[in-house]
Amino acid sequence: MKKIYVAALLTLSMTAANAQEPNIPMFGGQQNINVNFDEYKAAPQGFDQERAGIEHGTVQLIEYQSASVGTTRKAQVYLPPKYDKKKKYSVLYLLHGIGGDENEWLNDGGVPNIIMDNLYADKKVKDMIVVMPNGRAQKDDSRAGGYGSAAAFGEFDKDLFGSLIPYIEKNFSVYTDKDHRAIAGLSMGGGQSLNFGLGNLDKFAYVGGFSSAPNTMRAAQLIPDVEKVKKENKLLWMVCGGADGLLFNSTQLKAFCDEKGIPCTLIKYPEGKHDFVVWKYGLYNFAQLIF
Ligand code: FER
Repeated sequence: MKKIYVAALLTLSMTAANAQEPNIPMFGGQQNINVNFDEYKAAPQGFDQERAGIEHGTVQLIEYQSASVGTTRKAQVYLPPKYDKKKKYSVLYLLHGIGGDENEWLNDGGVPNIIMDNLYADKKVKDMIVVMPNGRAQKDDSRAGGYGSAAAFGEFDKDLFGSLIPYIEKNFSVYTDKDHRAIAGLSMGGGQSLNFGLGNLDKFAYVGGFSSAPNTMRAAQLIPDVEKVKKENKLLWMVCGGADGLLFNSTQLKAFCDEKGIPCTLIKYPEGKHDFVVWKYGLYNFAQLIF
């Protein structure tokens, strides 16, 4: 009996973690709940492929002083084609998973620059820059930290609000109000986005969680004031793979929102696992719905 349980836990952990993530058993045992999923529409062929003959954005590594962590920290910033300091841009903060860092989206198969370049070429997104921080807010923020640094993910809001957002707003030509700021992320970063986004309605009007992890707060804590969320949040959007052991973190929030009449999207990616197939789809769709 015990053996079967351990095997089940390991299987779950392998489904849930991507190849780079440490193979540590996941948070299991939570019953999934039935919710009305929103319609899955496949992304068009080539949405994540480099396209010839279009303009490309640029990606630059920035370094900023973090008051809360006490170190110099890094983030990658995607600037769209023809980024122009005379214009103002909205900002999407795009967060990584527990085994990642500021490079995960770019280096591990997320191709956010390609997805955004294609969306720009097709005029399907508003003017925005995309900031990819390191969400592990501790002195050693290398990706080797894995599950041992889960607490540091919870502390990232201090660095985000206290140091990173001010740095971005000082150094890039961006709007500084919540209606021009969005937060989304994958897995651990999805949980952070839901926690920090819904927990700070005055800072983010658009919130997205892709395959959100067990760090996602339970819905009643996440949304203590239903009317306030209805009034201030402009988009609460989630996706999770149907074959992902972490689906409950999204369904528990979707069920609460449906019950309370809070607009909320949750798409179950058919057969989707805990990987960039789902996360790329998340970025592709979320980016078109914000601002
Ligand atoms: C957990 C399972 C998954 C957990 C975190 C994750 C903190 C995160 C996975 C990821 O970011 O890919 O039990 O606990």
